Amino acid sequence: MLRKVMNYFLIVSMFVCCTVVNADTVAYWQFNDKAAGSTTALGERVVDSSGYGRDLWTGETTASLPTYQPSNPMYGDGASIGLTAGVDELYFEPNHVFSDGGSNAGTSVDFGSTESFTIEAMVRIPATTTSTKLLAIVQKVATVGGFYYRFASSTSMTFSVTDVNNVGTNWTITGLANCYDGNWHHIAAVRDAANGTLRMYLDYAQIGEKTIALGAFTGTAKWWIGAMSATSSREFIGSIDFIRVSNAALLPANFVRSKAYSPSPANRD
Ligand SMILES: [Ca+2]
Repeated sequence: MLRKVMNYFLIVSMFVCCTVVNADTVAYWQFNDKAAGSTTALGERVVDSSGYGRDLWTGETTASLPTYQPSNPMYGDGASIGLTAGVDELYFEPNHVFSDGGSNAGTSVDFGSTESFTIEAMVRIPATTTSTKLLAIVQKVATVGGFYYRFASSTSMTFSVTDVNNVGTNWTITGLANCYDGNWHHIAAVRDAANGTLRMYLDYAQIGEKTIALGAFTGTAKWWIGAMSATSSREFIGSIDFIRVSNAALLPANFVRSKAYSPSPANRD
């Protein structure tokens, strides 16, 4: 009996171990570079803490630049990036040359047709925001190998993928609780290659799953953070505490969790 129990725990621990070890953070923008209340300059570096150096740069014009704002205190110290209806987005561009003389930005974030990925963000949107406003979180613009993730309204989110098998597949989940409420929300979009699905999560609960043919996401196209290309009508309004990109189909137990979260032993990593 004891041996059976031991074997059970061995199998469980191996499974948990493998699901965690295989996940790698490929970009992690935490927006802790400056204290809340600080301003930014055009082209200023915002560091990626993943270890891959995929640093962002700020702004499109000196007339509208991001500012550092308070973070979600449940997720540690630091700051968030504050964005407005102006064109105050940030960009990730592979090998971008920064004006501060530091190292160039890291390489492109690529996913093959058999690879999974997860995009997470912690966001706070003012309750004064118009409920029908489209709010972009992240977009990689590409004819093939692009995607975007955004709020389609206060109660709906869209995860769109464009690859060799999906040209502009826009998947929208509606009927959510109001997210434009001035409170912090954790959101996540997942491509699970093993299961051939897309999933979306709101505050650690799965809100939908869609079966999809898989294609590759590769290329050096620029990423837009808090906006979408060629339009100023999808500007994110509010604060983003962090955006984390992982090269695995994470489950809620493996998402960025609050300091108060204590996983059950089987999920501990
Ligand atoms: Ca932060």
